[in-house]
Amino acid sequence: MSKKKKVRVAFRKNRQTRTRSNDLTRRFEGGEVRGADPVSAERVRAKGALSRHRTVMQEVDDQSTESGSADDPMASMAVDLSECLSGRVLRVHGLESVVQAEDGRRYRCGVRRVLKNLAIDGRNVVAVGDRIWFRPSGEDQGVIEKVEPRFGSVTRGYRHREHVIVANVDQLLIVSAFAEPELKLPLIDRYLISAEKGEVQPIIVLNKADLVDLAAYQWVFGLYAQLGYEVIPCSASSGLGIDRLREVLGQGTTALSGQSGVGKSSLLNVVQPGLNLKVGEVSSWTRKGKHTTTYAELLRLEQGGYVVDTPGLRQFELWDVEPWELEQYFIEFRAYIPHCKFPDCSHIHESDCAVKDALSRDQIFDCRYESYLKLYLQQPIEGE
Ligand SMILES: Nc1nc2c(ncn2[C@@H]2O[C@H](COP(=O)(O)OP(=O)(O)OP(=O)(O)O)[C@@H](O)[C@H]2O)c(=O)[nH]1
Ligand SMILES: [Mg+2]
Ligand SMILES: [Zn+2]
Repeated sequence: MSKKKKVRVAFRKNRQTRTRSNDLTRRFEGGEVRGADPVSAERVRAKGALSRHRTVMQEVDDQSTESGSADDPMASMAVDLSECLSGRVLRVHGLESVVQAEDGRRYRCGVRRVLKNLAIDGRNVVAVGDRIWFRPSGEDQGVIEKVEPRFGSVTRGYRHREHVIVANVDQLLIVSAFAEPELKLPLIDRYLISAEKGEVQPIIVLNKADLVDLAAYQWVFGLYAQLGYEVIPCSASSGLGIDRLREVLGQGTTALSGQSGVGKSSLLNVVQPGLNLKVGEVSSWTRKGKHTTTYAELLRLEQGGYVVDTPGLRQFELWDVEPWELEQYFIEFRAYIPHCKFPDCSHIHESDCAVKDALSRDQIFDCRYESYLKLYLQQPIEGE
């Protein structure tokens, strides 16, 4: 038996369990670190993060206690975990997942009904990288009973729902190509926002360097370096940047995401040839790639570190970022915002806007402002 109950849930559930350190480089202690630049040290959550709540109806078991945190619907469902094993989700196929238990054994798991119902709230029931508890049944099957809170997830909006691309990752490699398919900076900017929001360290990887003259792209490296983001120029064909990539992937769990055909799987194959990931061909007539990787998969690298290769995305819409919150994610705007005449300035049509003044003085890059505009006005990226 189950009954419905109204609960208040925070939009940003994971803030309940971990507050972000201001030092974005904390996960890299002792390793190669990005400079402790003042810009990233100032980074804060978008305003409103602490106050926005919504009420949802959720189904709870009769026997469940009232002790769970109202901010975490999962917590309000008492689950007897004594017969369960803990594991991590390696792959998801619809409502069936491949889960690896701590002893390394793999199980095909369905999802407990009450968890499925939570999906109505727009959250993915189970995502690759999730840490879960499952009740084994038979040799290699089971039922997922509980999903642990997620730390570090990459999400997007897809068909008016939240699509969790990957959960519990430390880093996101935002993979683009210099050419074939063409470089889209607004797409990188969206990924950066998603990473910031999901509390994942973003690193920009620009692949297919063999196809272009790198000198023409110095400004792109300069732009993102100024903002405090590492940019790794790479080529799966020539081997450029692969050493740095290996270093980066040696730490924690890293997801690779980007358009189809940019070379995510190719890069991983060069990092570790034994992976034998399927690599596609860029279809010459659309230049959009053919979606060769069809599901996200968590893989362990021999050198240490875990990676999640993900399928290319045609569209990348932000999820749960309101237009007035965007300015917080454009970190170079921050210094100017307090000097705008109107406290609720959108930096678009207002007079005496310090952000637009900075833009006219070339203190803000045109392409970043254009990204902001497109997002604010909810315009698609060209070619989407
Ligand atoms: N010239 C050149 N081609 C590359 C490079 N890296 C990958 N490619 C080619 O780009 C095409 C797409 O590579 P994939 O690795 O399948 O791309 P992907 O990003 O994994 O694509 P999806 O799985 O569809 O998301 C293949 O034909 C690769 O051979 C590179 O550095 N230089
Ligand atoms: Mg691929
Ligand atoms: Zn303004």
